[in-house]
Amino acid sequence: MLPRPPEEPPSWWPSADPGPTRGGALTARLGVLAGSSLLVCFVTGLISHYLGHPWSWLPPPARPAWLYRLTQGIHVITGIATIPLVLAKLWSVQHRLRQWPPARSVAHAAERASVGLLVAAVLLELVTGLLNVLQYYPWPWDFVAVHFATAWLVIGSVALHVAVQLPAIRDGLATPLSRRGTTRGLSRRGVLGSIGLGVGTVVATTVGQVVGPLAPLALLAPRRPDRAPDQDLPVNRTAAAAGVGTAARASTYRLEVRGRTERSFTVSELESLPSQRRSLPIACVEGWSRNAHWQGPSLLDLVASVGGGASSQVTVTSLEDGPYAVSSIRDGQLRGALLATHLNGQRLSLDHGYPVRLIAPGRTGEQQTKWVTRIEVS
Ligand SMILES: Nc1nc2c(c(=O)[nH]1)N[C@H]1C(S)=C(S)[C@@H](COP(=O)(O)O)O[C@H]1N2
Ligand SMILES: [Mo]
Repeated sequence: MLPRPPEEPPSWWPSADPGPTRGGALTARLGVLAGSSLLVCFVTGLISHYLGHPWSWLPPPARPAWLYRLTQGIHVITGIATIPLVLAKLWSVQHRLRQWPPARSVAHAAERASVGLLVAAVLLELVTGLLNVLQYYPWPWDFVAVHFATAWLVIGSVALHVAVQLPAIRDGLATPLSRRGTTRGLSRRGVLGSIGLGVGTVVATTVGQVVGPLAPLALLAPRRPDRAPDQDLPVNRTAAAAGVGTAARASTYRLEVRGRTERSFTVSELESLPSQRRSLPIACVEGWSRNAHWQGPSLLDLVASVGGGASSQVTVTSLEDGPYAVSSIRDGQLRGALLATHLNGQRLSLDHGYPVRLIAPGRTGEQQTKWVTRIEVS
């Protein structure tokens, strides 16, 4: 048992009066909105994560080719929409930080501590996600691992919070918003309206990253897919930034293909192989995506030329070192893959992966390896 706190707070304790606008009716509605947005963000995030980090016994699907484009697009948009919703929800309950007594019992103290953990986890998740979208990684730890682990902490603590607050949520939703008129400040409907306007604005200025015709509105997007520097497709990392410009243009460049046998191709040999055309999107983890027309030899044909086949596991290696140097591909994605020599009707530019880049359906952007120099078949 805790010692019993005095009935009245000390004189220096700030007032916990919620004011005319805050209250259960508003909080419950904001909670439903923030919670729903967070849930959609969580589920699409899980699917996206699976597509990027599949289990060995369950190959990621190749169809629909735009699956990652869809899940990652929704993930980033709902994540951004969740930020103003969560801030509004916190604003609506902030007077409770000053409630007296701070804790009535051990159980009450534990419940308040769990809310503290929930708030910390949600803020960490939203801030790391937003900084990733802005292509800013100011921390030393692995973004994906931390963002993924925190997502489970968030969803678990939200579930606990909803369970504990269920009676209050029911009450709040049953109370009409307009029941209590207010003489100062915004009315509750006014508050909801302003939040709606805020959420609408951040979504409208982000959704153009994914939806082509809305691209001119994508003011908040670091990459406007309609303002591509080159061949009508954005470039995050140029050949110069990756340090591969010289090697990619060198006359000594070869594509090595290793399986039961080994073959090696010069650029002009690659260009004279039978080629196929495919329309496939590039969809970046940061949320931007764009469809493009690709042409080049089928990866499966090259795999077959060294004794592999549709059930092979294939590893593709870039001229570049670093996090995007290697990707693996199998199953339906392998059958749908090209080693692109052409993009939107032109010879692939250096920044897009010249001499050849991997492009396949259903994959995350980072798995679409540029400047490919080695293919290993097992
Ligand atoms: N070798 C190599 N391949 C790469 C990358 C890279 O930096 N190096 N970037 C990846 C990422 S994160 C994406 S989204 C796509 C498109 O990136 P781009 O815009 O830099 O072409 O290519 C992928 N392939
Ligand atoms: Mo990316």
